[in-house]
Amino acid sequence: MQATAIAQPNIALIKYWGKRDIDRNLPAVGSISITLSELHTEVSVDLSGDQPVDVLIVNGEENQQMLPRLSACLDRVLGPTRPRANIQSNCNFPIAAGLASSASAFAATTLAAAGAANLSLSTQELARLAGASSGSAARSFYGGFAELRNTGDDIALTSLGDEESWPLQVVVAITESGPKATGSTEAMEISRKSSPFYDSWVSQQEQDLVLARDAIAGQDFTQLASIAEHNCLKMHSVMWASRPPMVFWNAATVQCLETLRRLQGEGCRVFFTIDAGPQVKAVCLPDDADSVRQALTATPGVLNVMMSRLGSAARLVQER
Ligand code: 2P0
Repeated sequence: MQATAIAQPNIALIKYWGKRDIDRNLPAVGSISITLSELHTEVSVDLSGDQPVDVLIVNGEENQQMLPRLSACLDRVLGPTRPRANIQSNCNFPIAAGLASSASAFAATTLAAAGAANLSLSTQELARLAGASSGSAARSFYGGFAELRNTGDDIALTSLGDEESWPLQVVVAITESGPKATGSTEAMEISRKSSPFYDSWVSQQEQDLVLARDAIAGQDFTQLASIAEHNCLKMHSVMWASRPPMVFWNAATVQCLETLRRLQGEGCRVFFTIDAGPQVKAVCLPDDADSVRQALTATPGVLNVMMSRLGSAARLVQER
């Protein structure tokens, strides 16, 4: 009646932005991501108590704000007549700050809930359940490179290579540690309803997915860099042109891009991606990771720099 799971966040190189079906939380576009190794969320779900309501403890403190989404996630896995749960979540990086904390949290919660109830679910079923709670969470069920395809009225998760297949490094520049003002779910809907670029964003996604898939299969860093930066800037253009406009960047975000452009000009093998928050993720080849770390650390406005390799899939952990 109790299980603990660890999941790592994933960073999309070809982004999910927009929903086809908001009730089922189905994405309007496919996406390709890398799972990170150093960041993680560990979630324990205990169904053995006879308490009348779910209780959520996040990093040692009771949290009412996130509880409804976590309770809905448990309902999806276990059904609405399930026992009430004690949920303990520990996260080693800033929450709701554009670092994909919801991806790792909902992947770990889905897996821990299934484990606590002794359900044996396939990766595909786990991805579908976690994705209904948070679209990006579906991708954390594969390590390394994962693709989430939009199959019409469903999603399909495939692996494009595990974390050993192409050992890229990620340097994350934190430019703000507080939570973002607009959550992704709300921001995506604003984009869908109001951005004049939304329809072309959706219709062009397939060609970006093809290029990224080929780049990963051929380990072509130049091609991956080019398509990932393009796709990221296109997603932010959709957001900037929305009404109200959504600009998740700050001055330090732009400073980081200038730093990375300079490094690229010096021959450094690095590219950037930015999600629904002001942090900059620099993806690079291992030999260049140290120069990228030093340059981002010295960039004005950068508060902290985290280094990560590619990480593994969400998993149940043995009881200690
Ligand atoms: C992504 N993002 O592909 C994109 C890029 C942010 C920017 O997926 O509404 O928290 O819970 O399904 O998964 C963040 O959105 O959104 C996200 P919901 P989620 O990583």
